[in-house]
Amino acid sequence: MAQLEARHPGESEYLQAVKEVLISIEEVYNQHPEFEKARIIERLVEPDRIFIFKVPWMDDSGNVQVNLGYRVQFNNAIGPYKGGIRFHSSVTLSTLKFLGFEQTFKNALTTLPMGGAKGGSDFSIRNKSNNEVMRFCQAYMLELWNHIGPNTDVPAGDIGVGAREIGYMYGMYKKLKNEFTGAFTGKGIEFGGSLIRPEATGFGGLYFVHQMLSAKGLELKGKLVAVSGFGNVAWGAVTKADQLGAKVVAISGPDGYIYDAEGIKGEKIEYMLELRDSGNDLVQPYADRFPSAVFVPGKRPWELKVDVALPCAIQNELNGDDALQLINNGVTCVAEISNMGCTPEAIDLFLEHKILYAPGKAVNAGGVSVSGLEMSQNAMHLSWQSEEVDRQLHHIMSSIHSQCVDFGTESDGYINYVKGANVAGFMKVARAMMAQGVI
Ligand code: 2IT
Repeated sequence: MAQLEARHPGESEYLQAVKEVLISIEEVYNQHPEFEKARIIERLVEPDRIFIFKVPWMDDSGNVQVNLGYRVQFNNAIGPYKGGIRFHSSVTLSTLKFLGFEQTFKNALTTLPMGGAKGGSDFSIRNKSNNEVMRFCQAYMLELWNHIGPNTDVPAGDIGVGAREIGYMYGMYKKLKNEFTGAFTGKGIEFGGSLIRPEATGFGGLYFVHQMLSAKGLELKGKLVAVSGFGNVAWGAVTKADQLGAKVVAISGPDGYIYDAEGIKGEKIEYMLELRDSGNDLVQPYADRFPSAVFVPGKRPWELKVDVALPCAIQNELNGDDALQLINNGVTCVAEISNMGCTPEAIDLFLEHKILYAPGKAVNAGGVSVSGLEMSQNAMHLSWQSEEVDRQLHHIMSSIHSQCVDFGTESDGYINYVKGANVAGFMKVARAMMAQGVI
């Protein structure tokens, strides 16, 4: 860690993600002197390569704008680089390095052959016209197209990148490459996308939560749930939580949170899609539309008394104070559907209080898993029915849960999902790296 901090000063999110994994794997690493000899950790914590480029584009008023674009190809020991693209004003190199690092372990847990990568830009789609978004996506792809491909690196969506953005990027890729291949996932259903991909992260997250509760003899049915965010991931999570009989009472945005005591269901879930498509990143309009709801400005939903808390927005969105409040209010289960949603202080508190807690790389792996299934369908030149994709998603989430139980169960029976996910992901990647020599 000291070496890494000296080499990459100030990259706080990246250093945070690495530190969490190193602490988890210390014990098993020490049982494998061959890993140490091959410098597996030193090789695993650095990305294979990083592309950084400027993205100039013209806005609707004819002004030239300049953003920064990135792609971090982190590790391809077990498959082609794979991971989303994030367009958000908060994106820095540190953000994308942490996400690429996390993705490497997450993808290893999915059971599918995918390496880890992440890309993005500090461009924000907020208040941009459709044409501006298209021009930006095309300009971003003009630089990246030659570094990706179905067997090299397969990008997908993340915050700020949905079906529309993927369509524009894929269109430009296809034109430049003059090849119709599955170089992206999350594509529209008409041109090689998979059914269930938009829902997959949230659905998979709830299948995982269901397993966490079942492992302790508990039920999801009737539980009160707080969700953060109101984007694609939150939408999938709320939909499946409702289907499984839980009652979701909160969603949130950068402006505050919505508390809806009657539960978010039916047309209210549909309305989340409308809100997201409005492009202004505010959740308050929900309370204007549905009188059962109150808007709590500037606050996060973790102050509510709920059984299950599901961070679904962005990294470090639940801190130590939030964790204490949830614990004091009797929370049963906290599952990150966002990537690294909880700060290290929050995680330490959950583990100390033996709360059922699981990290994003396990809970949210359903999204990239269905991306992997989209790659399979593209490679076979066919498309599966939604029942088939959902069946495989279920199976994959159960397998991730079992890996966490196998590697993370402590002597008193408490399942440390952080340790379980990190050790299981690490062992797979480390073994593949050992087998492939020093490259
Ligand atoms: O964080 C993630 O796993 C994603 N944004 C999805 C990545 C993917 O390749 O589908």
